[in-house]
Amino acid sequence: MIAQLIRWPIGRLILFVDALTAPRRPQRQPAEQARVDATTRGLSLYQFHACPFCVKTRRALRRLGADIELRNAKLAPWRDELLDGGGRLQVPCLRIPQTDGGVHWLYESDDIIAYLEGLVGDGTANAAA
Ligand SMILES: N[C@@H](CCC(=O)N[C@@H](CS)C(=O)NCC(=O)O)C(=O)O
Repeated sequence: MIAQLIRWPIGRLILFVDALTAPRRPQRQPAEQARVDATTRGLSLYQFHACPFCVKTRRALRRLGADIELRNAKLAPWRDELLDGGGRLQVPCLRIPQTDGGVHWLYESDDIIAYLEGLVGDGTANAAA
């Protein structure tokens, strides 16, 4: 209860600072953005709105110009889907469909960001002038 009372204002503060300092999306040519969209298609990020690790990951998505579906893991059906599929209720977690029909659940914000940077580039390459 006390932990929740402390967590709430900290979460709001993180969201406030995030909104004030949001990174710029790369300005890509449409063909280049279409290439990025194709590489990230099917990915989804299980996350909580005010979790600092999720905010960090969403900032990376924005910086990379990666439009990935966000799924609120506090809500059904995403909470159970994450728990059943990934094995634990920890966010952020990136759901990565595999070509063989399986699914890889990638936990850890740093690993998710590194994976996305590997797919998309660092967000600066091929940006329109
Ligand atoms: N080292 C992890 C930490 C992630 C983490 O601690 N997430 C918290 C939310 S901020 C969580 O999922 N806690 C489980 C819960 O709240 O049920 C990362 O960088 O992704």
